[in-house]
Amino acid sequence: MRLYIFNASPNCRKVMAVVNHLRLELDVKSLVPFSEELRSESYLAINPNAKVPALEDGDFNLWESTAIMQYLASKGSENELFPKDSKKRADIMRWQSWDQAHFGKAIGAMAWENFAKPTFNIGEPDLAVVEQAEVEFHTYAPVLEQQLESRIFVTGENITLADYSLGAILMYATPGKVPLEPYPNIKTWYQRMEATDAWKKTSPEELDKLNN
Ligand SMILES: N[C@@H](CCC(=O)N[C@@H](CS)C(=O)NCC(=O)O)C(=O)O
Repeated sequence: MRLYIFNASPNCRKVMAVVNHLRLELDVKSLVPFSEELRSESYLAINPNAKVPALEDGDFNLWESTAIMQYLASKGSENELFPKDSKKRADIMRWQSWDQAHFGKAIGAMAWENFAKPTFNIGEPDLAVVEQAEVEFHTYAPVLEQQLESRIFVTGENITLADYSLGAILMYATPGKVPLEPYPNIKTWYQRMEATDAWKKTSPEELDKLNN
């Protein structure tokens, strides 16, 4: 299996956390962000969206980080990240879907406007977009805050795909100026997730070592 990633991408880090957690052996190839490689004919045959992550498993190509996480965690034997029990699985999938639709989307918009644009010199932050993202963030963050009131991780006592999915984008919480102050449970849970070995090994510095 070969996995294509960018080293500082939250969507790629969540997949790499699964690889590390389950000690999967696969070939990891880091692409250069915004490079032509992403739009090459050979890469577009793997992911026609010209984005990472993407996985090649023999003649099966898979894109979308959540689908790749679920595929990798389903391939082997039973594990805590994505148990085969249908209710537990649906619970995890619910939070991963909610992340893509609401939580991660709002944070991603703040990170893009407040951090990526100035960093890559691609224009001023659009304040209307930031304001709308903050409204959405404050609409949905209380749902996760409440969920974490009585749980160590998002769906219970152990870490699952839901935690890696929801936590990944928070790597940009500080430079993205994400207003986390009213959400102490989210802050504590993120620190817990950040402290796991599987997550630490996904840092851009650690991922750089894989390709050097
Ligand atoms: N929904 C996709 C999003 C993938 C995505 O946006 N990847 C970014 C990196 S985090 C990317 O490849 N950006 C390159 C580009 O848009 O040119 C997923 O979850 O995999």
